[in-house]
Amino acid sequence: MKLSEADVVRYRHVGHLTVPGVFGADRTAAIVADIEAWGEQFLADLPPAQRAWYVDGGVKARSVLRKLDNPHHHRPLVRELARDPALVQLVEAFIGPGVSVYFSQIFFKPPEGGGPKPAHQDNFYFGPNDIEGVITAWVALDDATLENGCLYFGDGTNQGPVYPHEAPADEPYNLQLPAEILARQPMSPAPVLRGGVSFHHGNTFHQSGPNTSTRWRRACALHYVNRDTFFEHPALPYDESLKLRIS
Ligand SMILES: O=C(O)CCC(=O)C(=O)O
Repeated sequence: MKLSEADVVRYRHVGHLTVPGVFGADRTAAIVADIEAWGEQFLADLPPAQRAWYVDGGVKARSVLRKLDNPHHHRPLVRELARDPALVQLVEAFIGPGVSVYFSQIFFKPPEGGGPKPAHQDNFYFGPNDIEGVITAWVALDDATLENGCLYFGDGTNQGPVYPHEAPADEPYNLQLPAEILARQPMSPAPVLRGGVSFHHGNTFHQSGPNTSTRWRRACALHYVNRDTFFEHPALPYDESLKLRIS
C-alpha cells in the first residue's frame, strides 16, 4: 500500500491522515476476539487500587475495561499487526526508516456510556527527544463513527508547540490540554471504517467523544518512533524494555 506524495504533504500540513482498508475483516475480528479474552482475564485479576485507571467510569451497568497497555508485548497477534509490512511501510513514509513500537494501547470505548478521552498531545505524555520522530497508528477494530466516539483532530497543531497539560486530581492518567488553549482550536471528526488506520503526529491535538451508541468502538493504538527517537522526559512511566524493534 503506497501513499501518494499529496498524502504525505497533507499529513505534514495538518498532522494526521486516515488510510482506509489497511487490514481485512478477518484480521480485525481475530484481534477483537484475542483482546476480549485478554481483557476478561485482566479484569478478573485487576487489583481494586488499579480499577480507576483501567475500568471505564462511563458505563454504570457493569464493569468494563477502558483500556489495556502494551498489547504489542503481551499479545502475539498484536505484535504481528505491528510488524505488518503494509503498516510498517506507511509508518516509515512518515517518520523514516528503522522504526520501533515504544508503547501501545487498546482502547475499548464500550457501548452505552464508554467515556470520552480529553484532548491531548501524545508528545506531552511521551516527552520525546525529537518531536518529529513519533507517530501513532490508530488501527480501527470497529467502525468508528460520530455516535460511538471516533477521534477528533486539531488541524495544523502538529506545527505548534507541546503545551503543558493538566489532570483532574482523581484521574492522574487523564492528562489534557488546558481549556483556554482548546477554546482557540477547532477540532474536526475523523470517522474511519474497521480495518482503516488513522495516523497522527505526536504534537497533534486529538480527543474522542463518549460512546452514546449500542456499538463498540475498539481500537489498537501503536506508538512508533524512528531509530533516533526515545522518550526523554515522559510525563508518565513507560517501560523502555518493552520497546519492540520492527525495522
Ligand atoms: O482511542 C481513543 O479514544 C484515544 C486515542 C488516543 O489518544 C491515541 O491513540 O493517542
